[in-house]
Amino acid sequence: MSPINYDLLRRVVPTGYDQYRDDIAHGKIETVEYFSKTIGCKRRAMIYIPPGYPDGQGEYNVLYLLHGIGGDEEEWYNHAGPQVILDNLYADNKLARMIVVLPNGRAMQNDRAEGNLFDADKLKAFEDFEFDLLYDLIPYVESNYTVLTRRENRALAGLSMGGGQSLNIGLGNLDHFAWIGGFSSAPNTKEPELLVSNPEDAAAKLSLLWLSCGLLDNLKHVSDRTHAYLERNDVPHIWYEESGGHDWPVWKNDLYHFSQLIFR
Ligand code: FER
Repeated sequence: MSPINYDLLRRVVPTGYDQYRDDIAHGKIETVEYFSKTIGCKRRAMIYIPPGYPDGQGEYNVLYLLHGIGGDEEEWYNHAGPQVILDNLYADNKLARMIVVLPNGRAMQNDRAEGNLFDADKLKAFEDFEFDLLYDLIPYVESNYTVLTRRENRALAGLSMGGGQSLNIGLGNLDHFAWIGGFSSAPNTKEPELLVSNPEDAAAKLSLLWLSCGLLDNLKHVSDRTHAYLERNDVPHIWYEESGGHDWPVWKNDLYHFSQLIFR
């Protein structure tokens, strides 16, 4: 992996990074359905396909990008316009070739964000997603898109509840993921000693571990605790504290920076 450009991280996002540009090529975003053996039903995901895909230059990397407790597979699309941010980065030559999958991380029959979002069965569904992701969604993506299938070509990141999932699932399955990002990770994040029980192994396998959180976020103690443990145990990671709270400007900023660092 190439050295991390810390200047990139210190810089605030450039004006217009999330504004639709008429003068560039645009990718597309589509909804797909796959059968989940884990849950026993069809499930939906959205997928961002970059402009020019497939370009005949080989297979693409895949970023799996997860939503928060109040969202579903459309949350990133509805609140962040990831296709605009990513199109702009492609046009400026700042992104490795990748498709971006937006799954539904609440792996249960009714996976809509309705009722009490903290019900035990709904929280458990965020845990069960691990098996839906590994054994249903990833195989679906890898057999229907022109994508690379090694761990070095898979990234997993998410916001809040999805940040906790990304850390839990990613760090628990380093044979599947080399690039992992937790944005404002929620209390579903495992205790550090369980999350990274073998720091040496994690350090050897990770291409990038990114932890970020808004300085005004009430959940920041979760990221603080994870960061402190990683530092104590010499697991290289990016620790990015940023202005803002538990909100979309923070997560859009995280996507802007994290996406540029992966698959390098
Ligand atoms: C909690 C507080 C917040 C929690 C989850 C969240 C599982 C998730 C927040 C979000 O996804 O925005 O105690 O416990």
